Amino acid sequence: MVVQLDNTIELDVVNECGEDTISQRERYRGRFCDKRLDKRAEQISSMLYFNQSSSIHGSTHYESEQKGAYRFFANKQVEEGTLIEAVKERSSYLCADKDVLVLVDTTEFNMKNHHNRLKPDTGIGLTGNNIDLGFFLHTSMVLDSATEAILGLSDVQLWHRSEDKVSKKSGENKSIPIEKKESYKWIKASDDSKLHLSAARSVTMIEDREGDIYEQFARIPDKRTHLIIRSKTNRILSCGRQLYDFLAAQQTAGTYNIDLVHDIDNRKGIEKRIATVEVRYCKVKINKPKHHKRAEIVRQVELYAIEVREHTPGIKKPILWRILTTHQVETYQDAVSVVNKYRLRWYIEQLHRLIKKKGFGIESSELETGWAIRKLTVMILNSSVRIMQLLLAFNNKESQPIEQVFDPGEIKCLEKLNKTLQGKTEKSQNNNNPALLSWATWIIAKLGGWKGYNIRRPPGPISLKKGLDKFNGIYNGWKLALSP
Ligand SMILES: [Mn+2]
Repeated sequence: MVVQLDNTIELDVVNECGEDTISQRERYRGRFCDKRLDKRAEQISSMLYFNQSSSIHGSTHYESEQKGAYRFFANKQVEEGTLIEAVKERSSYLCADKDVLVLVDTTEFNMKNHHNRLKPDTGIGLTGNNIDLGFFLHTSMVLDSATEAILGLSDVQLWHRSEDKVSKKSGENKSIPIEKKESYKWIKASDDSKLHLSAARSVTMIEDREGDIYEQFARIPDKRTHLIIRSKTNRILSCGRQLYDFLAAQQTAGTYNIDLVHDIDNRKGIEKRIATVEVRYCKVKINKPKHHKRAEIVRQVELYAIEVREHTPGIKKPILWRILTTHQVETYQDAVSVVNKYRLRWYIEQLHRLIKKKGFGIESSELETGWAIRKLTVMILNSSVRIMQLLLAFNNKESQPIEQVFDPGEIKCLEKLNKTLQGKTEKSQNNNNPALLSWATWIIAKLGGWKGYNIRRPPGPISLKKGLDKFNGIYNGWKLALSP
């Protein structure tokens, strides 16, 4: 298939096997009721996918292409919601018959370095510090629970606050219905994910403390929908006691070590250590908060609570997690399984970090309106997901099939490259199964500068991004050399 754009360039998207390469990614055909916009969207999507940058200037080869991309993001007919639908699409069928985990989190984009260039009243407003301008993103990322492979996104919400400071009177917040509050994003993400992932066998929403909202526990769970949420509020139980005391008074069910030296979550500020943690759990009945006026919300919810408490001496910030879940926790193993699922939540933070400063650099985008930058953000989510897929596949013997992430032409090129990257010792060779994504991760990481002989030191997202940039350059040259 050849996509004709403005009669100026042709984008050849047929690979050697004659398959449509875009089928691996989002589909835009028929989305905009305007064939030219559909084609432009596919071209930009492919461009972002390969160039892994938020800079339109740096990613385009022709001036016409660059202008076309600017026009596309500025076009009112190109709606944010339409782009979101495209980015979400694949997870709706990849989830079929699977137990899936949905990792949810919010991030803020601060555009303060561009406030002179950004036009006012264009989809941006005050950020959390009440000074700078920017917008917010709430993302739900879908994982296969059995293999921990990323299947895509099930919900994406973007919004901005007012550009004027609004001072809230204390107590006022409690009387506002949740649909009018920003925290409604958690309930909306759960509702939308349930619907979008209706082909899945089960759906488990995984959220940090911000998601600890009574209405969620009351409204979301059903036979196939579960919640795993870190507790924020010391809630009152039906027995009259408070959740945290009650939980701490339970017998220790077991003790285990969390390796924070080789942990995948190796962010700064975490003291590297082996943390010995005690695990407690119990079934609890939580009372509806007193300020809750809604009669249709049940007066009590039955959940399981888990406490994870560290006892390493001399640690500044010992681990203390209290997790609420609708999953049945009847044994120590059940509790550990829920805690391990909760810890996967870190991947969504990593995804957000990648789109922002370090990876795609959305916060330094050259686009001139908030609306345009937001649309670009949605399209970049897809490319960031690919880097996360590679990251999770590292050394994973059950990683997802390689065809879910690379197209057949790219796989051929990876095969050639793989031969050139092998070291002399067995440790420095790619021992992964070529049918799985872990095999490609090894190659991409090596291209990105990862040393390759130490599986205890996995490559980070930035070296994978570097590796992908390099691979795409090589792949383009390789295609060129093969073309008649
Ligand atoms: Mn959060």
